[in-house]
Amino acid sequence: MGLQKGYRVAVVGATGAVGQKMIETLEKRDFPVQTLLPLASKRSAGKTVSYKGEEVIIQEANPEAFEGVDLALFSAGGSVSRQLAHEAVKRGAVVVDNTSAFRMDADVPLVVPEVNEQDISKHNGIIANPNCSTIQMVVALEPIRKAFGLKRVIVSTYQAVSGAGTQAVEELKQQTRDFLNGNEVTAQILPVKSDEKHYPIAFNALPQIDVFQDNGYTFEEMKMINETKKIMHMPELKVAATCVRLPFFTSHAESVYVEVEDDTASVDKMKEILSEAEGVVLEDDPASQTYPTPLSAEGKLDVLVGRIRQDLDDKKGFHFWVVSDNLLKGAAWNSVQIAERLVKNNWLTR
Ligand code: NAP
Ligand code: 3JM
Repeated sequence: MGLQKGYRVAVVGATGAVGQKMIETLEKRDFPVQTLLPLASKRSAGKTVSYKGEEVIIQEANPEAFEGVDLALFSAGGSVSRQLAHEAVKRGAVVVDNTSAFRMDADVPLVVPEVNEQDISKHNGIIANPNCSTIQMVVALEPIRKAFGLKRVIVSTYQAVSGAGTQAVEELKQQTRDFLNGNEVTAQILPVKSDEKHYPIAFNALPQIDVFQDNGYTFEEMKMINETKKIMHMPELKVAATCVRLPFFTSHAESVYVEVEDDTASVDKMKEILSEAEGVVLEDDPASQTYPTPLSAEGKLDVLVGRIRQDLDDKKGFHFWVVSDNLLKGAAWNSVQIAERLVKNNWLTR
């Protein structure tokens, strides 16, 4: 690669569903990359990824690989982050981590730029990217909180298989072919790859994403609950979540109920506020059957909101539908956006 002005950027998990989108997003946003360093497991070392018309060789992710790296975007699972993120920081890199490994650590900012950009400035080398389902919800919640105050949030999700990685995408394709051909359908990955019990996802709905906790909630649900409070700096906010995996490939959808503080809140005011909010596109017109769907959100950077209604029993209650590309705003784009803000605000140096 020719010498360019910019940063030495490592992408850890470069062959994965998120890692590939990270490389694509760095390219599309023309992020100031001097050298791209794609890292993955030993299995992928020597293979290549395309970046700006060139084939760049993938290397094995190990501590030494981070020598000279300025910025490292991690998305290779929690155990890889726990093993290597501090090694990268020790060698001078700033890490944007896409896994749940450090999100709730007190000294690690958990950031969605539209909500808490300033938290990035407090980083000690690692900045955490929230869970995909949390990100799109808080982008819609923040303008509502600012305008009306927020007391309670109840969310049910409708999540795409790509959120569980490339193997889950292949599983849905294979099961769909087998189902339609009248062959036996086998399940090996979902709902959770590491668990013993699996259910088919094709033509099904699975009310389990990630592993069960002792309180009966899944880890994905607890991520939404705890991460929302941390990002919004609202430990007192009441949040409940039910997370469901559905058989489509890209974008997560969410049905959200909010209870606000201000009893003068209205659907019209909420539409006005959301139509002007950073990172939100309002697609809400029942008269013309206009609302976002997972297919229409695919490839878009923004969070799409529709179906805003006032609760019929509680005038401080509102319902809405929020959809976003889980691999972009839910993962790769939010990480690259954090990286852009690190550069813009001169926060890349420690
Ligand atoms: P994926 O498609 O299964 O890809 C996994 C990636 O990790 C591959 O590049 C794989 O490389 C790499 N990897 C696996 N073991 C490794 C090792 N020991 N050392 C180095 N690299 C290793 O999964 P994905 O959907 O891209 O997700 C990856 C991770 O990102 C998830 O586990 C999760 O923590 C995080 N994630 C976050 C969000 C979010 O909400 N922000 C969304 C999705 C995922 P090989 O090809 O060489 O195996
Ligand atoms: C999204 O470490 C792992 O097994 C990764 C599990 C995982 C996570 C996570 O907990 O980091 C898969 C898909 C996420 C996430 O963003 O929370």
